[in-house]
Amino acid sequence: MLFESRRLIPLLLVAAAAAQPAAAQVPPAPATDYRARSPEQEIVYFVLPDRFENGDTKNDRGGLKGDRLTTGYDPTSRGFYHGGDLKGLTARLDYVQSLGATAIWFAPIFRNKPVQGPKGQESAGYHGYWVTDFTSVDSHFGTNAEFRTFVDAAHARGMKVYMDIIANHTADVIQYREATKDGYPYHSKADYPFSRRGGAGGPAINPGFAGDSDGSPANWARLTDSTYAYTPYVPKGEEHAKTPDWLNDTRFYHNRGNTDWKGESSQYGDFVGLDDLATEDPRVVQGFIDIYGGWIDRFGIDGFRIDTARHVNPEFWRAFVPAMLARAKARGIPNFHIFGEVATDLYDPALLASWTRNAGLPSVLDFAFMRAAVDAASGKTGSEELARLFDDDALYEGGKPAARRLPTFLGNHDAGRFGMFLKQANPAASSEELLARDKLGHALMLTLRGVPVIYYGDEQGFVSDGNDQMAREDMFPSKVAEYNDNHLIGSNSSTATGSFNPDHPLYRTIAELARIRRSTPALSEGTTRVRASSDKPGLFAVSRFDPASGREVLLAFNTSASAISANVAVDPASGSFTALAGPCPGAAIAPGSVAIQLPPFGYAICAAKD
Ligand SMILES: [Ca+2]
Ligand SMILES: [Ca+2]
Ligand SMILES: [Ca+2]
Repeated sequence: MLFESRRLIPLLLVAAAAAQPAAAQVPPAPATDYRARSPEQEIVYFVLPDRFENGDTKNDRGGLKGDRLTTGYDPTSRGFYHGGDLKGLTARLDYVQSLGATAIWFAPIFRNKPVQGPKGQESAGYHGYWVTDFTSVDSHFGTNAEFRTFVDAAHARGMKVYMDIIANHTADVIQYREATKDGYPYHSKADYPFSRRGGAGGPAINPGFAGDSDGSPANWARLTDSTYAYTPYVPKGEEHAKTPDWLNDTRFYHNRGNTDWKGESSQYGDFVGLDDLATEDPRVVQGFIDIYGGWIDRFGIDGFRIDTARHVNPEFWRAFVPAMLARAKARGIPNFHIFGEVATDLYDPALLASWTRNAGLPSVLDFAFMRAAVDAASGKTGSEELARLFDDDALYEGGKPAARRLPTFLGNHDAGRFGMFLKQANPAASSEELLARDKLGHALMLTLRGVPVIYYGDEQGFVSDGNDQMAREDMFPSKVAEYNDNHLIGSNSSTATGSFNPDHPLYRTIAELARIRRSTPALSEGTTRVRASSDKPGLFAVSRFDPASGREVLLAFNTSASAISANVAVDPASGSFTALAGPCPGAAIAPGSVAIQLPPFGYAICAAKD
């Protein structure tokens, strides 16, 4: 989840050309029927509220007094609060909607521990993933009333609101009495069973506890002593740091030391000290059903993105998910969307799909799409993995229709930005080539199956020169030197001057692709048939089919630096075509075949007329 590295990418020059869609015309989404839209009909914009827009400078320090180690506020440091807030986000909804987004997903806005980390390595909870109060908005971001204003303003525009939630851990409050020279290494269930204090040879504790796979309340009532692995304690003055108050009891945590992200510790270990919850305990399950059900009841939000989902036992989600869907339905939200984070760098649909089957997650972030699309659009590989993706969709619970609800993306706040991946794969690429590849990647995401997620700032050519903190640039004028020295894609501007330019070529391209997607049901709800792929950069083509009429929409992409002329198989009934984007043939050359010509990194969206 949170890790840090820095890479610098040199920029050199070569020549390239690309398809240039017409300027965007964005019809407003109908405000009245947003509840009726299914998850796959959305286009999502993902934003970190701290880094988006500062609508109220009075809350920049979260009502706290002192230096940055107390308030968390330091707009010159990438690891601290910068001042963005809900008021700012609300004020910029027009910018988000004009890009074509129909839903907004924002990093957690719950109250966080403002600053944590060992002396000299402190950073702030600006990202929102260090929660202390799960029931309130962090005062750096505003108030619960301002959150209501934000949700209501989005809904009034017909836009949906997806909250980012966490059940795996809280902020780092609980500490351990024992420290080793290696810190707090993971203490396994084998070496430190629940039944003994401080290891298998220690005194007997917790008599009658039948292990944590017995989820009955009677069993968990017998786990009264938390000292099986470490001796956890809550430091003086922090006894009620967390809300609801049950979260302050060490019995509701694993207390087994830090995860090494492998095996058992992936579920039971602390993320660098973050207090890992005992999500097997039925009281913890009910606690989170109450917490997050409360946000549905109070604010009528439209969905959840679940952080660190793969670090929680599947049984937890099997109880939590149906409870949330029922809660939403009762609140008049029939299309509530839930998608989990099962993070991986690899092309691994089986891993992702296992969480839809074992844990019953309705959907997961599509890290497989990210791997395949980034590698294809950057020219690192051909398009064979991308072509395979649609076969692998059968692995998900619910099969191919369920796969159409997977949120797809090209980069994020943890892994880094799409622009960075393009630069890493093409260190000698010209600015024109990077822009063309960037448009190509977004064309893949906005036309292929899945729910496109635009990572804020990508539409302004943000590049990030690293992952995590380096990939969380400011949209308002930034004071962070490591952001402001970046060479943006498609612009000579810098993040120092503010980045809400609706004329940026990527903003215009994404807006146009989003408009096409919204007016072409085949792209959001249609089945997919692969027409062409290759083990080297070159032609990638698929057909999507309108769910009502069965009419074909041919998508063709050139992932190579050379122009392409090729015949592509189509439905024999598709005799003539309308170009929705790029160069399309007016008619088939013979029943079942069209001649496609694409410039380097070009793409075409061709709708059959009959
Ligand atoms: Ca502010
Ligand atoms: Ca866990
Ligand atoms: Ca801790």
